[in-house]
Amino acid sequence: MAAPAIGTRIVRGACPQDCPDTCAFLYHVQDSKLVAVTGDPDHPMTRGGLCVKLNNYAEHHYNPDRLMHPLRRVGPKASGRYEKITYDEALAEIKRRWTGIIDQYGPQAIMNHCYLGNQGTLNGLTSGDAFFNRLGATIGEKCYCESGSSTAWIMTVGPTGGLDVESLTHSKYIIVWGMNMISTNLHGWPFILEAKEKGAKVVVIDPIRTRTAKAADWHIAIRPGTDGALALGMMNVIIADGLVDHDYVAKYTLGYEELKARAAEFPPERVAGITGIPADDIRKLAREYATTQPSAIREGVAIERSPGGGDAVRLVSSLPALVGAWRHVGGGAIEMPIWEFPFNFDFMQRPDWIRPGTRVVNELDMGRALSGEMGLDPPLMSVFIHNSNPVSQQQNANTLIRGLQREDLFTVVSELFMTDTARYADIILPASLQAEQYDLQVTWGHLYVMLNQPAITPPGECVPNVEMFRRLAKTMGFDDDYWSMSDDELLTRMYDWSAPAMQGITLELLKEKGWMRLNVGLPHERAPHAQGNFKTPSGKCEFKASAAANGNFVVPVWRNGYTEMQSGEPVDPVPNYIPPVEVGANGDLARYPISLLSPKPHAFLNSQYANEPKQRRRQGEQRVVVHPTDAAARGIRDGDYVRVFNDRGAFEGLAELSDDVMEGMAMTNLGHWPSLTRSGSAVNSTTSSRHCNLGGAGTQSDNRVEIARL
Ligand SMILES: Nc1nc2c(c(=O)[nH]1)N[C@H]1C(S)=C(S)[C@@H](COP(=O)(O)OP(=O)(O)OC[C@H]3O[C@@H](n4cnc5c(=O)[nH]c(N)nc54)[C@H](O)[C@@H]3O)O[C@H]1N2
Ligand SMILES: Nc1nc2c(c(=O)[nH]1)N[C@H]1C(S)=C(S)[C@@H](COP(=O)(O)OP(=O)(O)OC[C@H]3O[C@@H](n4cnc5c(=O)[nH]c(N)nc54)[C@H](O)[C@@H]3O)O[C@H]1N2
Ligand SMILES: [Mo]
Repeated sequence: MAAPAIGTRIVRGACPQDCPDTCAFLYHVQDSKLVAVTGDPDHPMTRGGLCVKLNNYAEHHYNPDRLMHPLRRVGPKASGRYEKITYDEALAEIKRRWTGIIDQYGPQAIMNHCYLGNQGTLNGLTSGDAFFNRLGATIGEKCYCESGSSTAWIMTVGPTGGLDVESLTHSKYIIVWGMNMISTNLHGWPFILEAKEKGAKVVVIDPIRTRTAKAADWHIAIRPGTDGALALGMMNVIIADGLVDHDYVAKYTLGYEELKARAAEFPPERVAGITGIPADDIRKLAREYATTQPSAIREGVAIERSPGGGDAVRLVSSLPALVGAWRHVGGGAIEMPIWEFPFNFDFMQRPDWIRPGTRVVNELDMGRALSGEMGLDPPLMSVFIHNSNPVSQQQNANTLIRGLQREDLFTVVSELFMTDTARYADIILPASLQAEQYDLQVTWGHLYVMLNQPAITPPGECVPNVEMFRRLAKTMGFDDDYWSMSDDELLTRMYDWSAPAMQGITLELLKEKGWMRLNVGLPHERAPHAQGNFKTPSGKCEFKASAAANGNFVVPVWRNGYTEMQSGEPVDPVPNYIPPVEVGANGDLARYPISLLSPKPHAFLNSQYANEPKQRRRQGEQRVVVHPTDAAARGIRDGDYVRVFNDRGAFEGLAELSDDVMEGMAMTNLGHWPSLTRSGSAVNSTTSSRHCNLGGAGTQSDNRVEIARL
C-alpha cells in the first residue's frame, strides 16, 4: 500500500456486509471527510484488496440519495410522498401508533423483520431482538439464509467451525459445492488457487458454468435440488468400492449401518437419472474424493435452497467422516466457522424477555402473514423493518407487496436509502453507514475477531441501529439497565471474553490492532475433528441424528434466541434424498418448462449497491441467461427483451444466449431493485413461498417459469 497522503488519518474498520470475507478496512480521513476505504494488506484474508462492490465504499457514504432525516408518509402507500420530521416526532408517532395497536390487539400484532444489511454484533442480525422481545412482539424467525444449512450442519457435526478456509492450502482435492466463490467469497479463492498450484484438483458442483466453474479443473453440472441424491450416490460407490475409513467410522461416527442401507438405494445409474450427471462421473468423483486426502468440501448456501435442501446438507456434511478426511489438516468441510465465536446470545437477544406462548412467524412468510393468507389472530397491524429489503429479497414478493399496501398496516423502515421496501413505510428512520459507527463484526467465513471504529460522524439525523433501539426503548418507557449501556458495555457482555477461543483478545487490543485471530489453532495445524470431538450430543459425527427427535427445528440464533423446539413435521433421523417439487417430475412442465435460478450478483451485495452508478454499470441491466436450444424454440435472439413469468408474477430482462446454463434452465441475478428495472419487478416476483425441509429456509432454486420474447 502507498503511504497515506500527509494530513490523512487512518482508522481501522471492518466490512459490514453479509459475505464470508468480512474484510479488514482502513478508513482514510482528511479534514473529517472519508476520502478512501482500502483493504488492510496485513489481514490474511483481505490481503489489501477489496471487491468490486466495496472498492468505492467511501463514495457510498456521500451518495446524494442517502436518507438523512426521519420521514412521514403524506401520500398513498408507495407514492413516494413524504414530509421531513424530527427524530423526536418520529419516535412520538411510533409510540402513539403502537400504543393504540397494543391496546386493541396486544403486542403480538407487531412484528420485527430484520436481516443482514449490516453484520455487526450491535447493529446486525440480532440488533432488534432484545427490544422486540421486551415489547412482547411476534417473534420473527430469520430464515433468509443459512438457517437450513446450519440446522443440518448442527444435526450432523454440531456447532463446530469445521475446516478453516485458510487450511485449504493443504488440501489435495477440493469440492466447491453450490457456491460461486469468485463472486461471493472472493477472498477465500486465493487459498484454493494456492492448493491448485501445489497440485490439488478443484471440482465445482453447480447447475451453471459460473466464473468459479470455469476456473476449476472439473465442472459437474447438476440439476437444481438434487445434491442429496449425488451425495448418496457418492456414498454408494465409496461403500461398494471399500473406500470407507472404517477405523474413523467406528470410533467417531454414529449410524453407519443405517446410512449404508440408505446409500444402497442410490446406485450411480439411478442417481444419474435424478441429477443429470453421467454415472461414470459419479463413480469417478466418489473414488477421487475418497482416495485423494486431504479432501475438502466448501459448501455454498445454495444447497439449502430446495425442498430437500436440509437433508442434502446433512448428507454432504456426512461425507468427510465416511472417508476420514477430518483426520488431516486441510480435510473436512466448511459450512460456516461462526460457531467458533463465543457469543452470549442470552444477553444479545434476551430470550428471558419473551413472554410464554409468544407466537413465531418466519420472516419469509411475512408477505403471507400480512396479506391474511396465514389467518393470524391477532392479525399483524405493524411491522418494523431494518437491515433488510424484502420487496427485493423475499421469495414470492408480490404477496408481500399486497400485504404492505394495506392501509391499516403501520410500517416503520430504518434504511440508508429509499429502497423498494422503504417506499411502503409510514415512518422512515435514517441509518448510519459503517464508517460512521462502532461495532464488532460478526464473521462467517474466517476466524478473526474484527473491530470497526467510527472514522467520521453520521450525516443529518442518521444513527446506528443500536442507538435507534435505545431511543425506541426509552420512548416506550422501558427502564432496564440494558438501554443505558454504552456500546462497549454491551459488547463486553455479548461475548464470553473468558472463553478459550478469546484468550489474549480484549477490546482494548482490538482498538489498537483492528483484528485478532481466535485461539482455535493455526491454519497449518488445525484439524479439529482428527479425533472426533464433534459438538453433537454423542460427540460423534451423527449419520443418524439425535437432534432429529426435536422435529424440524430452527437454530435459536435465527429465532430471537427462542429455544423451545418446534416439533412440527417429523425429521428422518437418517438423511434422505427429498426431490424438488417444481423442478422435479411433479412440476408443471407443460405450462412452465424452464427451471429458473437466481444466484448472487457479482457487482451487488444482495440488493445493496444496486443503486450505485458504478456497480450498476458493472452488473449491467437485469439479464436472463437462456440456453440456445430453448431460445430457438421461442424465437428469442441474443439481446432481445424477454418476459419471464409464472402464476406468481413476472419480470422482464435482456436475453443472453449461452450454454453456461443447461437446456431447460435459465438464470437471472438476484439483487436488482424492482423499481430500477424496465418492468418494475425482479426475480422474486416468480419464486414461491415454499420452505426447505429444515430450518425454515427458502426454496429459491425450485422455481419453474416460462419465457417469452417481448
Ligand atoms: N458478489 C456477491 N457476493 C455475495 C453476495 C452477493 O449478493 N453478491 N451475497 C452474500 C450472501 S448473503 C451469501 S448467502 C453468499 C452466497 O454465496 P453462494 O453460496 O455462492 O450463493 P449463491 O449465489 O446463492 O449460489 C451459488 C451457486 O449455487 C448454484 N446453485 C443454485 N441452486 C443449486 C443447487 O440446487 N445445487 C447446487 N449444487 N448448486 C446450486 C448457483 O448456480 C450459484 O452458482 O454470498 C455472499 N456474497
Ligand atoms: N431469489 C432469491 N432470493 C434470495 C436469495 C437467492 O439466492 N435467490 N438469497 C437470499 C439470501 S442468501 C439473503 S442473505 C437475503 C438477503 O436479504 P436482505 O438482508 O434483506 O438483503 P439486502 O439487499 O442486503 O438488504 C439489506 C438492506 O439493509 C440496509 N442496511 C444496510 N446497513 C444498514 C444499517 O446499518 N442499518 C439499517 N437500518 N439498514 C441497513 C440496506 O440499505 C439494504 O436495503 O436474500 C435472500 N433472497
Ligand atoms: Mo445470504
